[in-house]
Amino acid sequence: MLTVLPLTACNQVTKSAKTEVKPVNVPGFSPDSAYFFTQKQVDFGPRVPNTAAQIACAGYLSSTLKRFGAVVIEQKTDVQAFDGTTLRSINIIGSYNPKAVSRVLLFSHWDSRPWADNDPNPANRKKPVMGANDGASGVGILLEMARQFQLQQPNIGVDIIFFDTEDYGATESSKIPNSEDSWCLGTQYWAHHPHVPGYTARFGILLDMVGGKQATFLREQSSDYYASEVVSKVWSQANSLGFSQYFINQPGGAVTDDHIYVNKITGIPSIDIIQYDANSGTGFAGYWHTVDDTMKNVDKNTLQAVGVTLMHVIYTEK
Ligand code: AHN
Ligand code: ZN
Repeated sequence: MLTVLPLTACNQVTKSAKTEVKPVNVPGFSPDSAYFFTQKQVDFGPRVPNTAAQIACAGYLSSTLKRFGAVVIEQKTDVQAFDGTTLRSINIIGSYNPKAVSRVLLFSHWDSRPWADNDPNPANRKKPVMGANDGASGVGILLEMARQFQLQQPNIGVDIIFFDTEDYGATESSKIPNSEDSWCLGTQYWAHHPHVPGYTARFGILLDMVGGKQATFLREQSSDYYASEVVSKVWSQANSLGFSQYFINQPGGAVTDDHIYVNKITGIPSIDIIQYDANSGTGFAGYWHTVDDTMKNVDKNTLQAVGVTLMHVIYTEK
């Protein structure tokens, strides 16, 4: 008896000391693979709603998420665009640990803008945008994260949503009322009709234009308004991983984007990781909504900074 007690006590000390310093096992993230998944989408051509490329790419996204072990739901619905066009919108949802109560939501839009209306050359302004950065890059990172989730299941539940019909919005010059609500149509639909009734998550993270060379991500203003603690969590994680040249801990612009509707309609505190360039006039990269948004602007180092940061955010969540 006497020998057992000190042994037990000693054991416990060792055990608790161990749990204190136990390093979190965060799986890797391959930027080559994220780049490949970005390229695959671009190879379908512009993923404009109501086109064959949209249907083909939807199939690719769903089957890839399934291959990586997600429970996949395709949420199809008709939405009305600002110009009266009926868009056959397809949100693609991939869930990990679908029964877990504690969840995180990761999302990106996957559609391409039908018009390069910001192109310096007027002859290009009716052509579609390829959307290598604007669309495909965020999805490419999330597909690589999905591949890693299959190799080592996260402790929490994770939902990946690829939202359609984000980029069919009216430009300011169109002068239609409430033109900002003409963007993010797929997200607005999902937020009113989530794939699981009463769906909620601890927080949400939107990836938008996350592949640009030497991109800078500043604290987007609405993200700070709705979810400043989530912004701080992500930016400090990036900083401790050595990515502070990408994640700048300063206020950026305010952007009407998918996270706004997730915040307003579902109440899930959600942030936007979006490239901000104060010197460009639009606030975005110079090739934004031009025919130049192609793979040549997509940089593996940026994909890596965002992907590795988010892997740490997911795997340090308890
Ligand atoms: C507006 O231009 C109002 N919002 C930008 C959202 C967006 C478009 N993100 C990518 N493309
Ligand atoms: Zn866009």
